[in-house]
Amino acid sequence: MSLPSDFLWGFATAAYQIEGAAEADGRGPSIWDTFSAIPGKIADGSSGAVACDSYNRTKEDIDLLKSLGAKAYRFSIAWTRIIPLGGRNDPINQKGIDHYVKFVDDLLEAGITPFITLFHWDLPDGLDKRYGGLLNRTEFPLDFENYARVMFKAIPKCKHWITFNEPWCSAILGYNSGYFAPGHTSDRSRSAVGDSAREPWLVGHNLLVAHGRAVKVYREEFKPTDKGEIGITLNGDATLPWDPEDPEDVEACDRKIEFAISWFADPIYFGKYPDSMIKQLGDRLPTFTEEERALVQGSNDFYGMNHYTANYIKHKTGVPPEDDFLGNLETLFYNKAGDCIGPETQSFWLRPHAQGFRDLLNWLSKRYGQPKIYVTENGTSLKGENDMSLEQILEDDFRVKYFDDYVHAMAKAFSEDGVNVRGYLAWSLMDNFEWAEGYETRFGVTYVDYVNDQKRYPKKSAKAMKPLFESLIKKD
Ligand code: GBH
Repeated sequence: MSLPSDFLWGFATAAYQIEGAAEADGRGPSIWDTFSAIPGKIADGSSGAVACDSYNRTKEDIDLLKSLGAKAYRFSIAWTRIIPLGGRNDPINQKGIDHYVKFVDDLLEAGITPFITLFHWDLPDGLDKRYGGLLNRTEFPLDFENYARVMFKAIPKCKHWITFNEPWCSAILGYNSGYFAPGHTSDRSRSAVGDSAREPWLVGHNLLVAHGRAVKVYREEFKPTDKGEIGITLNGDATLPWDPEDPEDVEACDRKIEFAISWFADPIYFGKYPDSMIKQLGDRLPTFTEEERALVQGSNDFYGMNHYTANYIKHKTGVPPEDDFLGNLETLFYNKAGDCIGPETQSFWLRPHAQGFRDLLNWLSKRYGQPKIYVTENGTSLKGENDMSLEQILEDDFRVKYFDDYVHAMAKAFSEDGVNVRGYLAWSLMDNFEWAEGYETRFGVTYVDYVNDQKRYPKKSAKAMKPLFESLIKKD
């Protein structure tokens, strides 16, 4: 069991979750600033206004990465620091650009390879207000293309670009359940706006086209000189049949992955939506114009994989409700035989099951023709961590084991199954604003003391990463 000598490993974060400094240097508001301000949307009533204050602590964060031995760091750019109002005819904020240019220079100086995510959910609020943001099929892709070009031009030293983080979350959580910004849903108890049966599929479509546009710009205008690579990051859980003897449960396992991952990956690799989605959604799923298809098909230099957990899958019979986004099935933590998939964490949706990681890596590799894969997120919260003493928190053996199991599963996928996985970014470098869960759920390998000046304390899991990878990466 091993990983290749040039394997890149490190940690990941996202702008709104760590930066804070919401008013600094001309930053404009994003949909997450607006959403967080609505009472009841964030569990602890908090926002990312201060978070880990990473905008003001770049040196501290880079020193931390260095001390942990990280070879790579994935972070995202706040679009609203670059173009505060968001649009292609709106003013550009040089101070925002300078911040990220310097950050990348400093990372490279420290010997750390940057992975830049252009969009980790913090859409400029101006675009949402002006034309409906992600819902707008003509405007949004053009504005994203413009913003992406500004960044490619500003940071030629970055060689690994990610257009979108988890478009599934933007589309489903933002426009079906309303659990994320901008909070659209048909569920009137959660919001007054939205059509959960239609909007998510349109948003997903627009994100795909915007991705395709940015990739075209990168390949035509920057890649020939900068020699970097670009892709999208998709989230997806592993699936196991509730009843392995029931062919319909077995089939539902694939359908679950298709509704989560292939929704985006099939258009990118094959130029069309999966048949299972076309069948269930009918004309609620947009169709690609020839121009859109040409933009999207073939638009990944690598596959960015975010992965956390697994579910047992039980098929449903009958016609699914119009707002169903899972693919007419149930997700469970127990199977028919009564086996539990894994232990509880602080996140209701997350239970460790490392074998699922290996299985899903294989599933992706097979379906998409052995693409180069970077694991752009993987990690866990820990039940009750927020209520423990600092001493206990720093002894996060549960997280140490999670990473140990998952990284070994990945190494087996590489060396025994031939999956072309070339990098791994653990989620997350530090505790941060966990979206609708606020600061109550912690995913960091580093503890952040939000009460005492955002002080950082590396947990045991932070220090375990270097020896873990050193034990697996082949020496030249
Ligand atoms: C990642 O998403 C995010 O990229 C990152 O910002 C975040 O901090 C991290 O996870 C930890 O949560 O409400 O039942 O529909 C992980 C994938 C997919 C996990 C959607 C939560 C919601 C399940 N997420 N899922 S549900």
